[in-house]
Amino acid sequence: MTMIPTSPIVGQKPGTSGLRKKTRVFMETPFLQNYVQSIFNGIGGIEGKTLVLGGDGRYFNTEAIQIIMKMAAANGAKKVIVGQNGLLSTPAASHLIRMHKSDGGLILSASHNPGGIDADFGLKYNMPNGGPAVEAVTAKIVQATEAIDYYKITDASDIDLAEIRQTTLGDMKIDVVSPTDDYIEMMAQLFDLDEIKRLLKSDFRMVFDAMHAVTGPYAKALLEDHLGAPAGTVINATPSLDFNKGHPDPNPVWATELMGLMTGDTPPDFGAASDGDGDRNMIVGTNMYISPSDSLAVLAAHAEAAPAFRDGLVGVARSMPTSSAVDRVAAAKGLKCFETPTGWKFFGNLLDAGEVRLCGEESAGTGGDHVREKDGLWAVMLWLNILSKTKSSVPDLMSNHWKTYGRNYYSRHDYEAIPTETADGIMGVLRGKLGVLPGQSFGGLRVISADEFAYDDPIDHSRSTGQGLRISLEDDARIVFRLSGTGTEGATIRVYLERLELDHAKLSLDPQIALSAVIEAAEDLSGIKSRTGRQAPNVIT
Ligand code: VG1
Ligand code: CO
Repeated sequence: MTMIPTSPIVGQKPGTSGLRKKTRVFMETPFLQNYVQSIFNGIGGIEGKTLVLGGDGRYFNTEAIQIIMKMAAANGAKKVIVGQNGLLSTPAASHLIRMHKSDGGLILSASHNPGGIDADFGLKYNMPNGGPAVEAVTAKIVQATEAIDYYKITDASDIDLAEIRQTTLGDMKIDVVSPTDDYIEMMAQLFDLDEIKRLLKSDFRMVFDAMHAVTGPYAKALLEDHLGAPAGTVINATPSLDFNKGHPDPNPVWATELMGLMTGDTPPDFGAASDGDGDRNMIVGTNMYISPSDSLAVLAAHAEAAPAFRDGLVGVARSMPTSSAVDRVAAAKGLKCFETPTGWKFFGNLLDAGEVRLCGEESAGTGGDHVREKDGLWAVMLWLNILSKTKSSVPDLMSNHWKTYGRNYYSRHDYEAIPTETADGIMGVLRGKLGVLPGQSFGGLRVISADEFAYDDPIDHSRSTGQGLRISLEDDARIVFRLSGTGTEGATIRVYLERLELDHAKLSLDPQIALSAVIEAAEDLSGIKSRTGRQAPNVIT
């Protein structure tokens, strides 16, 4: 074991989900080493502890895993459970942490951000409950990054992770495990596989786009090998270092191949995609993109179709910018309903306490109480279970849903890579005038209330402030402005737009048209386009 002197590196502060930086930044010694040692120090050391380790397979995954194993051994860890070839999807890592009652895990991923030497890399610590570290823990890690003066590493040759086996590194045990087996075993417990098999054997056709990312092997094993979907159901199934130069973000803008299939001449009945680390999901019906907020609401409405939820949901939670479609279902079904800040770490306490069993975010994240991360493939399985039980097509299911609950038209407009000062300026001006907005009109809509969202966790009573500016307007409309916490270049402003429609004659409009007054109000309020010189958002979902 060697103790290498080092000194603090500025900016090692995790955002919405872990620390994300350009890959080259992570590759420059001792950036990764400092952060890993700071995680170990911040959680009170790892002597005698067991950690789960794996990543989404992007560029530098393999090298980083070797460094982390050597540092874990030098820091006295008892055991590391690592995915074969260093691969673990985020939900699978969460499951392994829980299944082995381990002391947490390190997940290497920048999730939906592109991968490659000139793209992004990331690292996060998940706690023994399997969920991303809460703010109290990340604060300790940040403190450790500011105080670090050495890191410990074992001088050893690389460990071969190609085979499933048990080995050692000094006194530390290493279990190289199948990335997929335990996860698929868990899925079999949660869903009615016979029902889903029946659906997949009928003339129902589906396609799953793994976007060259980590979900490929999971989706192939589950959908094609276990459930009998035809070979080729899973496309782009082989994980690659740079996601085939793509952007592994499952939305209509980046999942173009899937969107093309779903709107082509002979579209399948059901399409889905997931992101770099397998925790997000996009659902598409024939010629119909389902907004993640609507997907969450539909899953809440029909969850009992799956054996895991046979006894009901108890409660649901959504992130603040997610539409209130799920609230309407919760109200109708008598479920508790919570509104949390953006980021899965805020759902953990509610799930641990049994207050909620289903959670979701507008950014294509949905998950249940089976793990403590959002789970892309799980959401697809729940959809399949519901479609088979209700014997509905996606468009029928949606249209019935909207007739029952109304439709919360929803869209998110992202302005990416804006100079940080410009973005801070826009948000600052808006924040400064929140108090005087009520009563004024924008885009022809009168403001009812305006505030900056803060969250008081009902379980651990922690308070999280500065979680987004929200403006409620007449006509059951709402706009939220928020800065992204996952980017690696400049700042990204996200504008979340929503309006409720109850008129049965107006339930199948294009969301951009249904929301046109709200979109106008957002620009009137913020002046984003005029202040940035941008003509339009970079990404509309
Ligand atoms: C984004 C999403 C948020 C999600 C987070 C991590 O964060 O908006 O809902 O939890 O990414 O998802 P931000 O701060 O950029 O808005 V993932 O799949 O990138 O781990
Ligand atoms: Co992700």
